[in-house]
Amino acid sequence: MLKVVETSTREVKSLNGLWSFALDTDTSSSPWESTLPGNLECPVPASYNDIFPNHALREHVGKVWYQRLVRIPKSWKGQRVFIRLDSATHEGEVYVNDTLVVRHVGGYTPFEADLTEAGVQAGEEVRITIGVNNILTRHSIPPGELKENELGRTVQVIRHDFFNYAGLARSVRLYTVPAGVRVGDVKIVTDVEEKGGSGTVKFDLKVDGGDGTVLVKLVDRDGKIVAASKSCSGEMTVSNPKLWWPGHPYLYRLFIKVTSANTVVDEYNLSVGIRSVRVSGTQFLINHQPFYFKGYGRHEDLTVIGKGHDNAWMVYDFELMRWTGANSFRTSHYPYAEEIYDYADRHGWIVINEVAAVGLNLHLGGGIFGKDDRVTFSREFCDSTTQEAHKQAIRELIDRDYNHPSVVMWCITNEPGSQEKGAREYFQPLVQLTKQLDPHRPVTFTNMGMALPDSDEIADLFDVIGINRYYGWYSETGNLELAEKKLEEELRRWEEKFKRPLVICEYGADTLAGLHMNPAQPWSEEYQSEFLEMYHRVFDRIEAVIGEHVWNFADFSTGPGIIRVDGNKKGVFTRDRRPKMAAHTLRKRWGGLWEEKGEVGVGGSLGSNA
Ligand code: GCB
Repeated sequence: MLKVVETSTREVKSLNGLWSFALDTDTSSSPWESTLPGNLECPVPASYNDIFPNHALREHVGKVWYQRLVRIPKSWKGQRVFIRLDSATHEGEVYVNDTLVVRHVGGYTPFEADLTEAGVQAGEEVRITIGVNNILTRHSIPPGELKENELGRTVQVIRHDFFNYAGLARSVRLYTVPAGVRVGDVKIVTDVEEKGGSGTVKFDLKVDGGDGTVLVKLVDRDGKIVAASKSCSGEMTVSNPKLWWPGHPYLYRLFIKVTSANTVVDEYNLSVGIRSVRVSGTQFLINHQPFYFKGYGRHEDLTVIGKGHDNAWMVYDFELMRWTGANSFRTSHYPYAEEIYDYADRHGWIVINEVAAVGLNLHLGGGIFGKDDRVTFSREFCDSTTQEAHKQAIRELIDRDYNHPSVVMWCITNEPGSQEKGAREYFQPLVQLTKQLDPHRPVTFTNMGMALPDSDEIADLFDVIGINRYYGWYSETGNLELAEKKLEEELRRWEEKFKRPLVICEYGADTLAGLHMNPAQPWSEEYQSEFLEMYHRVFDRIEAVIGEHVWNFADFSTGPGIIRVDGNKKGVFTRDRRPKMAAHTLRKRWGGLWEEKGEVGVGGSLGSNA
């Protein structure tokens, strides 16, 4: 799916702002046919849950409705008009006046509808009504279940450790494309010659709506054309390219012009970062240099707006991460807003991009989700229908984010029951699909502590093994000496058996900001710092460990539970982004690491473009 851009042939109108809002329990069964009842208004983009101090609304299970009137610009006559929703969590349906124009399942990827096909005219005012359903079932990604409680009420069982925020958390826009011949899709793959003397930009263009002549130009920051082509697909060579490096990104622009009967009928453009990504032995190579991941697992999570995208908070979060010396993050546990990847491209951040497949595990301990006797990968829970939904989630993520230089790896699931019978049969086709859709990026998953090197059924399918560990927190609580021994022993077994890169994708301890203890005890800021330092000692002793992502960048909201106090407190920053002691501990480690080792990365030795 093409990213929405404005060019001489394409226009965009934001529909962000306040929309009328109602719960399905307060509307008729076809609320799109008239004005929504009541007078609630809800901002877009934002999750709706925390906007109103209303328990029933926050915990609502089912649909909510958004509605507003929209004037289609008169000047758009003769263009095709689309509506694009960057996300609707977890299922969206869009009506224009009385007509359903699109329905989409999957809460973290965009979808759109051609309004011209639905008969919408330029200059007309239309009523747009959007239904958003927050229900998770065992056939959705992420999976969940509905249960009836003892009061006869339907409640949502979620299988992940973050609040089930819902609504329209990202932008809603109208945009135009030319009615006739136009760019339908572009896919870019870049590579770098080992000595860096030349780079290649492979492109694959789809032209829709008829035949046209294309002109593709790769232009540097000074406006100089460095390569050009008149084909729809091919490979352009750039000699002495300015490479896209972590921390020192260089972006070219690819300009595409489609001409028909000697007239320019469409123009499209996108940024291109020339870089290569490869796994070799236990190393992760970017532009043929070993890369060490330093950073965080994160969440889209803010007070009031929940998973709503906000540019001020986005920049602040990036600045805080940079302040600690991080160079990368994982989009745990779902694809993030597209603005975040665009920013990462422009600023040289490295992204492990995760599919929303979290909670494919009926046996996760810690008392968070309770006991379950079923087998995860069976007819009882994740079956072939779940697997189909999972495939679709992979397709949509790769389709959306294929062209981002910042994205270096696909993570297709977080902490599945990978020691269980059926896990291999479930995941093998998914890894295969991911590699088929994108043969150029490594594929990973994050393993959880119940699936050890000898019992994990799927780790060998992946190029890089992500490992989430909590020795010293969920086990060996308060005993960092024993935790250190066990962690090292286990990581050595992974290294020995799989001989491939290990990224520690989660390690962390819940910490109450302001709680100080000497000697350090769990929940104190001192303990979180000592815990991280212990992990770092171990990582530095193990060659195959090529990255460390602390869990989590910031405290975040979860469902209620006896081990969650106002959410998960493993943040290095509080939910309002105040640093805990651990932020300084990380800054000390990560701030210095580049200079010491001369590695490629944020603040480090930057190759020929510095
Ligand atoms: C995990 C999960 C993450 C949780 C974290 C925790 O392993 O991947 O979603 O939030 O543990 O804090 O328990």
